[in-house]
Amino acid sequence: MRIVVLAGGIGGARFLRGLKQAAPDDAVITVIGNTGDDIHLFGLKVCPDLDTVMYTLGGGINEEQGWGRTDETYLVKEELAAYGVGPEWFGLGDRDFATHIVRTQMLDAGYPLSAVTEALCERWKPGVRLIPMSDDRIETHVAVTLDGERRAVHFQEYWVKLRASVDAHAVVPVGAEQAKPAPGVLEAIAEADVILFPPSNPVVSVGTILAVPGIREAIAEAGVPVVGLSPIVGDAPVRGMADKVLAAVGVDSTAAAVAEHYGSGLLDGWLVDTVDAGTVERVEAAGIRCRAVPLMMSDLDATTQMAREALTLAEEVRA
Ligand code: FO1
Repeated sequence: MRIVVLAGGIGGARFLRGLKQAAPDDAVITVIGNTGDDIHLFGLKVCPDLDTVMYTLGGGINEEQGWGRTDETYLVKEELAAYGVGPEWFGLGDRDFATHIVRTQMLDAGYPLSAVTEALCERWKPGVRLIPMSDDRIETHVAVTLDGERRAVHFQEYWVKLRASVDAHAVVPVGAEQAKPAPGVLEAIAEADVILFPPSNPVVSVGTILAVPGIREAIAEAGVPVVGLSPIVGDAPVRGMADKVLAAVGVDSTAAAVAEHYGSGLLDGWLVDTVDAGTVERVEAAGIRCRAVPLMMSDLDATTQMAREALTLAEEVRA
């Protein structure tokens, strides 16, 4: 069974751990990773969502944070601060720096991001094929008003420095229009038996991947079941601040509104949490098969069960 997953950061990576357990032994999982969160710091290219998938599935993730490395130290960060070289608000650890140095060195040598990601995964062996959504540079920026002045800030500045504490007027994946899907992305979608949207941020993660020309169309035309899992439970995001960016695109922070946002042209099935069982009817009315199951990824068993439910719904839709 060939499974394609559009994954963002923490939620997507955690879901993938369960999917690896739930999928049949012969399953091949291809992850199309969001690169809109990428940021250039200290002359290095940092790819948070690719690294979170790679570290989480490769056993190197800092479990509590959901990003960065376990057993981390911050000596380089301290030394940079001692030189007055910022920004200080983005916590890059010493072990993590090695990933960004290797990545940047390979990019500077002319390797595309997809080849670099493949090389990094040779160390981490995530057990899935991880492909960035594009080899072209795309960076999400957020339009905000700071001190009465309207500005666009980098997604990481909005997310980490500002903690999404101000309203987002717009979320723009800068560079997406000129970008192409990375090699292998369209092929993986065309050959998929099932396509999954994990509980990642529907705007800045899955939304950004869908903004790469050709990807949304390829999924809509794939002719195989496309099943998503709601990142919103009980009208609130399970983690992160998805509600802030959902508001920016005019989508209510509810499980049903997110399903409608993706649309029945894309989604065939949608899993909502049991607390949102009352909304199943509304999602079905939108032409999307819906089922209420526990969606809290409290541990590996829970996440594995969620993934199983998603695969089951996909088979129901296929029938
Ligand atoms: N998130 C934070 O809230 N604070 C940080 O200092 C931080 C540093 C960081 C460094 C590397 C990395 O790969 C991710 C990091 N993140 C941090 C998380 C990051 O903002 C998110 O993982 C994604 O961009 C959103 O999914």
